[in-house]
Amino acid sequence: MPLTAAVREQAARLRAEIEGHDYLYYVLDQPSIPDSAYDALMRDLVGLEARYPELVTPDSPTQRVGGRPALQFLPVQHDTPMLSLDNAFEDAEVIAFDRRVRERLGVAGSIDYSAEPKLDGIAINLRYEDGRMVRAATRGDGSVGEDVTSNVRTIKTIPLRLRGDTPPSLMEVRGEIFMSRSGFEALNARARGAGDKTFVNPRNAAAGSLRQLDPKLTSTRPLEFFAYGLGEVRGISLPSGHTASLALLRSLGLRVNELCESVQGVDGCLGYFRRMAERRRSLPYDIDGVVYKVDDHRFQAMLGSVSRAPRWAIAHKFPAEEALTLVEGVEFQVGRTGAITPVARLKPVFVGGVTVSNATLHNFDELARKDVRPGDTVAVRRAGDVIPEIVAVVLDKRPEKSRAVHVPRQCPACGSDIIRADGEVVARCSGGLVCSAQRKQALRHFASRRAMNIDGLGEKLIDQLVDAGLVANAADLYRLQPDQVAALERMGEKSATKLVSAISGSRSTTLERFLFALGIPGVGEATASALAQHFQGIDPLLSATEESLQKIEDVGPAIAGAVHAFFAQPHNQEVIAEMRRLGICWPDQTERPKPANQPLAGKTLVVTGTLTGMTRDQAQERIREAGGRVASSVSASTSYLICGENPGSKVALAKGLGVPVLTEAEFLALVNDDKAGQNEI
Ligand code: JCF
Repeated sequence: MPLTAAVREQAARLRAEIEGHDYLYYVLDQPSIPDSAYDALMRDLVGLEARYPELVTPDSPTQRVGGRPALQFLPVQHDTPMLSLDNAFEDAEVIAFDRRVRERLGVAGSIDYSAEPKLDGIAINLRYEDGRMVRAATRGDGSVGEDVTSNVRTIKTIPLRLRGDTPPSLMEVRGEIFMSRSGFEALNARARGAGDKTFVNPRNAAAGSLRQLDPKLTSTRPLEFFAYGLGEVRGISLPSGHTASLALLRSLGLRVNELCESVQGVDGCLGYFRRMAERRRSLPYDIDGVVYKVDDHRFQAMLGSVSRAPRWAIAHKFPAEEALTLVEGVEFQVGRTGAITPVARLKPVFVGGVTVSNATLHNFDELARKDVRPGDTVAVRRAGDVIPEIVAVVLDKRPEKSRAVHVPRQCPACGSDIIRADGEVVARCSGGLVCSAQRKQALRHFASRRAMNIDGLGEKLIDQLVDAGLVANAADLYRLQPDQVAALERMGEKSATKLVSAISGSRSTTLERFLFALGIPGVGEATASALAQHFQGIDPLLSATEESLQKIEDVGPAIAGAVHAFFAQPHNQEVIAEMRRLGICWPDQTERPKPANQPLAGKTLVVTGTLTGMTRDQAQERIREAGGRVASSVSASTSYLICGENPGSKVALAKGLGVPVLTEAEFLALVNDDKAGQNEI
């Protein structure tokens, strides 16, 4: 493709946009887009400039680290440039990085790397002369930063003097200043108490704290520091590699992250990445990826740097877990026990690997505390498999005429009063059985896979059945006729018949599934199973006293009370009797086989590729039946990877980590040991 005016225009637009974001982010500490969106813009520009090298100008954002010093702090020249890092977002990019490194060095075998968590903070250069800290400066654009010495002096984890009797005549220490999550929460709690502005995330809180003009203020902020490298050094001989440098830094009294590790080759790097991805949530601070560095200093020197980053290091980023989006509205959901939950409806946003369009606000107190309003721009976080939540409102972006959300006093579904018991955080609809929302939720739970497992009876259909007046409770489901269902909107005769037969098929179940399906508050699968084991039937349960319930292991007074209250309700007794009349049955508990032995107890398995003899769901069900745990990604703690046809990159990763890889047949042999055992009983 020739270099057209349109391409030039696109490059100019990207540059202007990136520069605008740089200013917001670096100078004002007020980012207006998530890092992932910024990274995407930068990548577009880098890609464009790679295709059309004649487009590159010396002042393009790709040619420097980004940002410029703010006016109020004095500029500091870095004689040894402070480098930034290139990013990798996929395994393939790390593999390509490792290949480039080995090709340039002419190394056939694997390279020793050091790996460390990548902190989400502010890069800093600490200059020690004859062991005393004389200056601290931010990275700025890499060659000129800002003098923040007085502020940095207030950070307790940074030594003002190096330990040891013979300090080097000059040593520049490089590292990251950051704030722990708990420090951030405490700071925001204080700010709220004082009616001050809160920070959106720990990174901005750290940046804002470091850039206070008054060091007294900075000293009240919970800032921390990890050292990760050296700048200019005089008066001692440099260690041979990065790991040795970190040891030297530690011996001089600097804080080095204890999660730094030496790893071998690209497999070692990717294994480390998986382990950190799993540990990420349990760390006390935010990390946005990991950093790999070629360990050997001679190799580093041979590889050198390009304009903004070393060729011997790369940052491997996690998928974004926080993003900004717009609140379209705040609604109030009614749960199956009547609990009212405020939920923010969001403009869909991609975060933590999924598209999020709702975020819970937990309860009325939380809604009031965060003061989320329609029209607000909010930071949304999705941590692992946890339900997405709103971290904070970006107050600067609040529209002028916004109003706080009005908390309802009546149930949005049935109009009954909402009641909040003294000392309770949860507000509940008092409508009970008259509340259609509670009924819908209860039915949804009743039909769900782990309860009665009624295929095809989902949320929408339940809403339709309840709204049409066909179903008020679970027993009504078993009276449905195909023609009634077929009359519903978007329902044909075929699908109606299918649904009715799925409902009918669910009649034959187990006592524990049935008990779980009833949706008694506090009774999950484990408690349902314990109740079934203990009482062996529904009739003894209906007449059980609270006292006798409490004798069961893991049943405390609260659950005993809830169970007793549930079965004491005449309405519940009626519905249960009705369901039994309509044919719901379970095998006599006394005839049940003993629990099968569990060959996969304590094991974690991952399934990849297409299986031939079963679906992936079925395989996972088999794993669970055999006592195993199913995980979605391979890590060092994976016990087995089950590999079907056309597997992806998981196999190479498993091999790299020494995780055994099983064929479908080997997997079946493993779980069928168990079946053989059962037949003997
Ligand atoms: O944790 C970090 N943000 C981090 C940034 C860690 C490192 O080891 C780095 C870095 C930026 C540049 N190393 C370099 C060379």
